[in-house]
Amino acid sequence: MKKLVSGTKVKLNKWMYSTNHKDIGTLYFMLGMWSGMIGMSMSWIIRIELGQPGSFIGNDQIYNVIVTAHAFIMIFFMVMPIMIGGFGNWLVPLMIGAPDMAFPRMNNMSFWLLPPSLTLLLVSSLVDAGAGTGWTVYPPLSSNTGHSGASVDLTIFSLHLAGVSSILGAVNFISTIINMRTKGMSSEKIPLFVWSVGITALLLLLSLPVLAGAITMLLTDRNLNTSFFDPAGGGDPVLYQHLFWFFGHPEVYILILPGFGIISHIISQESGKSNAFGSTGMIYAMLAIGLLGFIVWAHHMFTVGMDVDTRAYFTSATMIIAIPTGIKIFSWLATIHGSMINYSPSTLWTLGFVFLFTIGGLTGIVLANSSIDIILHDTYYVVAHFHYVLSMGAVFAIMAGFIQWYPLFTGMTMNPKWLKTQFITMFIGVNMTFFPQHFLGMSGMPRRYSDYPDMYMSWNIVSSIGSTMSIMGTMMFIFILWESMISKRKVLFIFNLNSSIEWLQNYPPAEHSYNEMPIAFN
Ligand code: HAS
Ligand code: CU
Repeated sequence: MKKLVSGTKVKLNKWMYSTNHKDIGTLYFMLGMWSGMIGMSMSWIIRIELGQPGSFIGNDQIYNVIVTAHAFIMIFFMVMPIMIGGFGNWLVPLMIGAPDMAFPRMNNMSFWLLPPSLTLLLVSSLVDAGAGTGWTVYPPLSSNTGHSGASVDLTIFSLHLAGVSSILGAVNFISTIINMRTKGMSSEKIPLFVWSVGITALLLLLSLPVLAGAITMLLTDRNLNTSFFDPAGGGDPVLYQHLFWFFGHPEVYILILPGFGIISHIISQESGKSNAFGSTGMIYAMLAIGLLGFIVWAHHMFTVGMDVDTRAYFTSATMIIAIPTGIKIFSWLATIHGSMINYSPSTLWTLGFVFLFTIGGLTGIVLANSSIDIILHDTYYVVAHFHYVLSMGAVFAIMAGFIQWYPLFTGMTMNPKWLKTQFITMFIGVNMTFFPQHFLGMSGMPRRYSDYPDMYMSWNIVSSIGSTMSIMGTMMFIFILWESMISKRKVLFIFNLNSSIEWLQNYPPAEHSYNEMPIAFN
């Protein structure tokens, strides 16, 4: 450190030792974008392999390793860091009028646990045969018999670190939201995005330890001769599935709830309304989704041989989640209703979100029917379902939020015309990639295989062309971002974070003045 020139040292200190919620938020955005590039590259390898019948990679273990790493990277190192770490850190303190997060140094630690975690994950695919277990890491495939060597152990350590990072982050958000609100901000006045992050943090806090337990048990099965999941020693592999999905289902709502919050703010702002329609109902809907998310996990395991009553219960409980989710969809539509809608790039991503997330949600309802799911489980229909809610739900919400608040984050502007072209490219690309996967699934094409019979060829070609188009769209976005940064167009308008800020303005807390909103850039 001593040898560095002082300017470099100051910059290194600013980023490495930062306790400022905005700088940490920016770090999360950078890590998320970088991981997104890796995850996207892997998805392209997958689509090239499946772009025609026959083998491209020439090794099925490597194919499975890429599919596994793609999922882990997108979930733990792209969506979660950007939504919770990036938007959460940037916006939650601003929206509640707090000077920073409750535990700023722990915030730094939450972030800096992620690069080593990502490194362990990437290294796991460079040693031995790699972890080709799928993101669910089911034994016996993930135990010594299926995966000898260090790869799965490294993957488990990676998840441990990412889990610690998320739990610390969750504690931080919960403490911040409970204790650091500006005076007079009662619970129904907390902005919807803050509610969404708070509920997400609660889900993280309650579900991640269960995953940590499951993978630690797997680790001891692999290395210390326990047999939690090994029938030969009195264990049961289905126990692992229960533990994993008790985490895994809340996890999928962790991936979407902050997106719901982002969408609510953009819709109310771009419709020129002071608030989202039925915002109290929105709060209860998110609470209901979070609560119900914990009692539906076995809809991922209908094929393990459950009795009919258990199946009936998990089917009904799962379908009930359509009610609060429908409340959210219809409240967003009611917010837009009657407004002179402003078709800005972030509005386009938002409308795209509402439409495509609904399609993904409806195929979820189809899968919730246990008898239907026994046919569709582990087919491309499931892959289509979760990419509609993730690649077009979570990612569209991220794009909408990033474009909406880019001027706040950087003080600069992106080219709106180019952004609209980019939206259209991505919209066509992702639909072309994933809509045909419904047909492939319904005609029986299984997931996690590197090859297929010729009858599945046509829709796979369409899907691979679509994915190439989305990658072009992403490159276009990187270009737009770069262009905005080199041309340094300054924001000329007054930035209004959201309607709740108007409320904040009426009650500005003196001690929090340096985060006062709205911010005027010039
Ligand atoms: Fe899902 C599998 C069911 C939402 C993510 N989901 C996955 C996987 C992921 C995932 C990643 O029951 C794969 C995991 C793996 O690797 O194996 N999912 C649902 C249901 C909902 C749902 C019922 N999923 C999500 C969200 C995700 C996500 C959100 C991430 C962001 N999902 C399943 C099931 C499986 C599954 C099965 C296992 C499949 C298998 O075999 O492996 C709901 O939360 C969706 C609610 C939303 C809507 C749309 C808006 C609501 C409106 C109200 C009116 C609609 C009504 C419905 C009343 C429903 C507009 C009935 C009416 C009709 C006309 C149909
Ligand atoms: Cu689920």
